[in-house]
Amino acid sequence: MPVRVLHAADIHLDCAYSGSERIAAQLKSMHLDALRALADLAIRESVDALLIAGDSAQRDDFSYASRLAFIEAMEPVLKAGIPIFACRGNHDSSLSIGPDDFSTPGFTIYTDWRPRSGYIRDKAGTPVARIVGWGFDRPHEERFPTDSIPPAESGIVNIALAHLQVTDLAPGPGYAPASAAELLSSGYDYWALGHVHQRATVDGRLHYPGNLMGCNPGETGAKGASLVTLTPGSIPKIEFIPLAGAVWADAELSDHPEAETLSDAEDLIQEILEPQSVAGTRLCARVRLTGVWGCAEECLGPQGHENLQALSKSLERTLHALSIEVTAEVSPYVPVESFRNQPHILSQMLDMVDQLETDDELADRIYELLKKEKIDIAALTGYSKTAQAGKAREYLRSLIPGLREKMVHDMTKEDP
Ligand SMILES: [Mn+2]
Repeated sequence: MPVRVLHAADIHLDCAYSGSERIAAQLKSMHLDALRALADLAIRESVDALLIAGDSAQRDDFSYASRLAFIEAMEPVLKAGIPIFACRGNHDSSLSIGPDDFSTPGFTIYTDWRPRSGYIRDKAGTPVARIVGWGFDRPHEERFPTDSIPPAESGIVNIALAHLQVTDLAPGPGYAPASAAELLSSGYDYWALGHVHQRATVDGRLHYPGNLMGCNPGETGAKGASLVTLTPGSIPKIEFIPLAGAVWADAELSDHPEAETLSDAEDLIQEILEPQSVAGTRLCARVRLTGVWGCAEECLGPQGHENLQALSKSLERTLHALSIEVTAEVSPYVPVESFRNQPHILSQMLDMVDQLETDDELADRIYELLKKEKIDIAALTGYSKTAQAGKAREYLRSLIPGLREKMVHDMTKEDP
């Protein structure tokens, strides 16, 4: 008989939502709905275990309210006879919830770098799967202790539960890093992982379900948990089940000189966002308009703020979205070409911007000049303290969209 587990991770209760107080409160309540949906799914599918792979809480430990919400959501799972195995992550390295918090037995929490084993048993009490779990009590772990992995037990499904960074997905330090090869050499059937918020599977047996619900505009797309079917020695069958009622989207629309009115802009934004809506969920989107737009004056003028807010509201209605925030850093369309090859400074400055796009030496000279003026590109860009030349060039070039238009606009406008 195969073993079926429901695998969730990175629930991040108590994460801070951006936006208005009303939206943040609504997202918080949807977050708890997703947690209850996770529990309901475990019960409905009558899985053999629920696995929660770390970062259940946003900061160190649950808040009082989240602790109660978590217990309330999970108690029915235990009551249904489904054991829950959870571990700590980097965000909740002091997570203090334990079996004593529940009135029904069956909750296991891993809090130690030394692995412990728990078992999933069939009705007769015979072990059908072993869960080897790790949990760390610090927010930083330089290495995952791969030499602590106990050998696989024969005849049953071997599952590992841990919050760690598989280096094959993102090289570099990261939290408790280990390579896929190191983890797979254990011979385990499945690694139930947490930490990477984007759903990912490596080599068939290492899996991140992604977070239960996105916490910010960068965590886009449908979110939920994974239903995993395991048979000893076979590649796991993993099915994603969306559970989050809110779905984030993040879009940048650049250079639309043909969009002459905000209503044209609205059509363009709608076209981008519509495919990112997920049936049965509410969209939360951040939209940035950049570069040259025909409707720039409507975004920037005295009515700009009000216009953009009205645009956001209108999109929210059309897309039945929870929240759509539109910001604009745009320049109006100006006939740049007609100012080229002329005997004036503006023409030469336009040439220089063209040159900056391809000429590394020029970019480096500008960078040096800025440094002399004590303008710290590293601080501006959020790059590392020692901004490498390449990053500085990249940053300078990121300023170019709309720059020529702004130069022409500012240098040709009539004195009041
Ligand atoms: Mn996380």
